[in-house]
Amino acid sequence: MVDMILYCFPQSTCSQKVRLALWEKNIPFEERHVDHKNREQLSEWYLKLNPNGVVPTLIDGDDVIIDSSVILEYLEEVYPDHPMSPNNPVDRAHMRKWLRYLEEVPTPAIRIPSFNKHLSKRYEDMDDTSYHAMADKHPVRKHFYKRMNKTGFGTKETEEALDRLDGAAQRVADTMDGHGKDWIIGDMHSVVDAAYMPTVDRMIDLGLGDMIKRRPSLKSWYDRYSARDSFLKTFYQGTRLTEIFGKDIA
Ligand SMILES: N[C@@H](CCC(=O)N[C@@H](CS)C(=O)NCC(=O)O)C(=O)O
Repeated sequence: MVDMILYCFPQSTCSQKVRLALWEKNIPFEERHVDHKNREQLSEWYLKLNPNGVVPTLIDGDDVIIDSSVILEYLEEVYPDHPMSPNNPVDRAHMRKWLRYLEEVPTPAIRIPSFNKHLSKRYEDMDDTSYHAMADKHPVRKHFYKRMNKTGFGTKETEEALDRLDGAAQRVADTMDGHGKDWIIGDMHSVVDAAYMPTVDRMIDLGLGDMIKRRPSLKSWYDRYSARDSFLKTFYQGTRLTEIFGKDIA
C-alpha cells in the first residue's frame, strides 16, 4: 500500500519532471493516468484536486500538492534522502533561479512545437463550438487554445518558441562549459536537471535534436542522464509523442 499517488499523463513533460525525481529519490508511488484524450483534466473530480486543470498532481497521504516545480521542492523538504538540492541558502537560491528560468523560457516554448506537430490532433475531430467551449472552460490555458485554434500556432509564434528553446539550450551549455562539471548547477545532480530533461527529451522526439547535438556539453549531459535508472523508469514505452502519434505526422 503506497501513500503517494501521482496523477499524470505518460507523455507530459511536467509529469516526467516529477517522475524523474520520485524514481531518483526512491520514493514508492502509484502512477495514475488522467485521460488527456477525453480531457479528464477538466472533469469535475480532477478540478477539485487541481483547480488549474493540468497535470501533474501529487497526493501524499492527505495532502494534495500541485505544480511540478513546487512538487519537486516539496519532495526535497519532506523526503530528504537522496538529496537533489544543495544545503546552503545561496546555492539553493541559484537552484530556484534555474527553476524559475526553466518555467519562464523553455517550458512554455516546448508546448508550441509539441501541439503543432502532434497534440493538436487530439482536437481535430471536435466541432468548433465544442472546441471553443473547452477552451473557455480551461482554467489556465483558455487563450493558449484559442490562439492554437485546433490546427496549430502561426509562423511567428512558432519561430519565437524555437528561438526560446535554442536560447535556453545555449544558456545551459554555456553554464556547463563555464564550470566544467557534470550537472547544471555543478557537481550535484539536482532538481534543475530533472526540470530540464523532459524538455530536452521532447526536443529530440520532435526532431529538434540538433539544438542539443551541436552543443557538446549539453549532449554529454543528456547521455549521462539518459543512462540513469530514474530516466529509464520515467521514459517507459509510450512516453514519447512519436510513439503515440507516429513519426511522420507533420
Ligand atoms: N505549471 C504547471 C503546468 C502543468 C502543465 O502545463 N501540464 C500540461 C501537461 S505538461 C497539462 O496538463 N495540460 C493539460 C491541458 O492543456 O489541458 C506545472 O508545472 O505543473
